[in-house]
Amino acid sequence: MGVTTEGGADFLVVANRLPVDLERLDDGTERWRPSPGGLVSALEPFLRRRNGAWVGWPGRADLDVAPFDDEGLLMHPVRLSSAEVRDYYEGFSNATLWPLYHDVIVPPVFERAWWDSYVVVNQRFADAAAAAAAPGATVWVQDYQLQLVPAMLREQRPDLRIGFFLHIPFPPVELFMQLPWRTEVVSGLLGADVIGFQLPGGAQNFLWLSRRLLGLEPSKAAVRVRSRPGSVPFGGRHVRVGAFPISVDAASFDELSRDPGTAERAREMRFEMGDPHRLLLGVDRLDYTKGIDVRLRALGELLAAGRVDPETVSMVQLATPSRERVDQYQAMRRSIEEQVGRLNGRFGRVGRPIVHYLHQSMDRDELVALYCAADVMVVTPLRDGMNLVCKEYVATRHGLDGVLVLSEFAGAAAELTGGALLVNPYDLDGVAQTLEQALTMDPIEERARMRTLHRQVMTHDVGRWAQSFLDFLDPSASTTTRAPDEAPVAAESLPATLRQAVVRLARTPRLLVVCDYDGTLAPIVADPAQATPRPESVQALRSLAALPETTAGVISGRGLSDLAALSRLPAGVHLIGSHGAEFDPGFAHTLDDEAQALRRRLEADLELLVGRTRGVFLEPKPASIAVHVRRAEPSVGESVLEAVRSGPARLRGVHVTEGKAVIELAVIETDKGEALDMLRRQSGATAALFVGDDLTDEKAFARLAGQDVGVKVGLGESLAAYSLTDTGDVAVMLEYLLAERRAWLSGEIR
Ligand code: ADQ
Repeated sequence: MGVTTEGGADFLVVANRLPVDLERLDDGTERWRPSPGGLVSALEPFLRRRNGAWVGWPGRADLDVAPFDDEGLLMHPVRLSSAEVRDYYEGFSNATLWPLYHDVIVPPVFERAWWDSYVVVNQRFADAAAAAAAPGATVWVQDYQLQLVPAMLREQRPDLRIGFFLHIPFPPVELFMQLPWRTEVVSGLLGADVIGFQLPGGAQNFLWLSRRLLGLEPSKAAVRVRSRPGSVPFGGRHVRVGAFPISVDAASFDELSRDPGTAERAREMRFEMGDPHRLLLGVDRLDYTKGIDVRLRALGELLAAGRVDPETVSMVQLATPSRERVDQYQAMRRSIEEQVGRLNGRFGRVGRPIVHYLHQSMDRDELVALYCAADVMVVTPLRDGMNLVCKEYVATRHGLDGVLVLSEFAGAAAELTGGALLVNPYDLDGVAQTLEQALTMDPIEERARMRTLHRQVMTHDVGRWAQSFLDFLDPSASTTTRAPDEAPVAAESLPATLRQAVVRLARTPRLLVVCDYDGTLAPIVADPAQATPRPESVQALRSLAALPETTAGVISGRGLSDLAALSRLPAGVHLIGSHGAEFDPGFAHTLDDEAQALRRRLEADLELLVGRTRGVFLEPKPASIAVHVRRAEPSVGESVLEAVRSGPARLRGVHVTEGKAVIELAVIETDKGEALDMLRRQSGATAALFVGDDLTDEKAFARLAGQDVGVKVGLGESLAAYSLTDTGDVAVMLEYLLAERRAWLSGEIR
């Protein structure tokens, strides 16, 4: 299907590079070839749904290309001269900003001519975007090369909705202040409506900087609420700032890894390497931020000390060529290659090097086979915005084997704490010790850790990342079910006292909205697997979650994965399963070290205890493990339950909930009241709404106070102050709350 430029694009991505490369064929002709990447695959559905287009540099200097259609997506190439590639790209982007934003691992170079070129090129990208966007379009600008584009674009096209996402870390104030053009960069970013960072720390750094450089006072909530975006007033607008951790196309990595051809190729690779007992793997762009030297040095020390046997261990280090014309990269390449040479010279033998070093790019199939072949993935950056490699590795471990060694200084560490072995890459002894631990890890612990990692990555993919950013940038354009001209909210059907309470609640500075699932959002049906929520309620919760200073959540007795699959709620709505024992991973870090250790111990004990008993299975959850015996012979099931009761259930700090043919052991105390309080603490809410229908919801009603509103659905005694008849009423109330909250936040009502 073709697209036309006429009228412009409704959704525009602006990135340094186009998602296609110009490929030269054997016969001398050239053609565009898609350069596959997480960003393109994540954004493609949005681009296609919304008449999308992409503005970017085609990757070759001095190339003049008119806009062209690539399989239905319109590409707008931006020309760069070779001097601009040198000054704007290799210079200011990669020798000034890149090191400055990565903790000044190497000294950034400040060259006035490079800055001038950066300004000129950013203006060119902004002009191209301004020309390509339809009236009122959404434009999403990507990364550090284009930080001036938001303001330059707004100047020309105030009608646009502009988002910006930074893929690399945003540095602490003290480092950023070195930049001679610091105020210009911050002002450039503030042209956006939403500025997204990988981690809350980056968002926080930015908020502090805006205050320091431009005297902009972030709202108090922005400083206090770490996981929710804050906002900063600028130019008569409120620029919202938040954290949106990027991820990978997990399903496609999973699918490839399950392909029998991939497994075969992985076996072949191991065979070709002499079938090492344990295979270590590193995959990186060849960049000084990635800490390739750190892991090589640690391995060298283990070999030299005889703690690792060169006959049983091999390592593959895949290093994609990168920025080869920048001086610092040339020096680093030489040093890494010398290091590899020294290791192989000392510990290898003919036909069996210890480190297989490949300085090349690899296609996706081959890369996934390599991930599948590796026992230990070593990711040791000195600083990394996120790091996708570690998530890709985890997405290929459907067999739940494999160990991830991960630097604390990768953004991904914030999400993968539970299962990865975290290291400080500056602590060589620590890295060596952790490598040794990874190489000798007991398979039960390995499995338990990988299970946690795998679930996190599979449920937080790049599609969810894009959706959450775009929902936040433009809630009206997300999968809205109601057309703007449809009937207004039928609030008249709600009891008058409840209506008044909702109006008061909508005016609270930081609002928390929490609902039970079955009987509240979804009508009760005979088959629990068929319980789907009312679309109006889903939409209202989704839109509430996208509002500033507003948090939404669902707390259910169901398991989290069950809840996530059924409810179809977007990432912005926090899901809490198993009466509070399973919270979505944004909260996973709230498990302290002791609780995490207890959970690992429980899982190991239960795996041993349950073994391969037919019909008995474990369901590991972030803060608990359930033992299900419903598929076992009744007598076998009962004896397993008894063994659990008299064994692991008695460990200190373990909380037990029994159900029909299931026993659940949690490492934190859980009920819906606790879960509600946790959400309240995390969101810093000043008042909450809780809606539920069940006995277990009473624990949450019991925690309500002050301006909070409790609503019981259905008949029966309750601690809730208000009641509604059914799930239809709940939808009406949520829509009413949404309308009131929106109006109050936008200043329409006081
Ligand atoms: P990068 O610094 O490029 O990305 P990373 O997130 O690890 O780092 O992504 C590298 C990508 O390149 C991965 O998808 C990986 O599979 C691929 N790759 C690496 N070596 C390869 C090889 N030899 N052959 C083929 N593919 C190879 C920047 C930031 C990161 C942030 C991402 C996304 O520096 O911190 O995670 O953007 O936001």
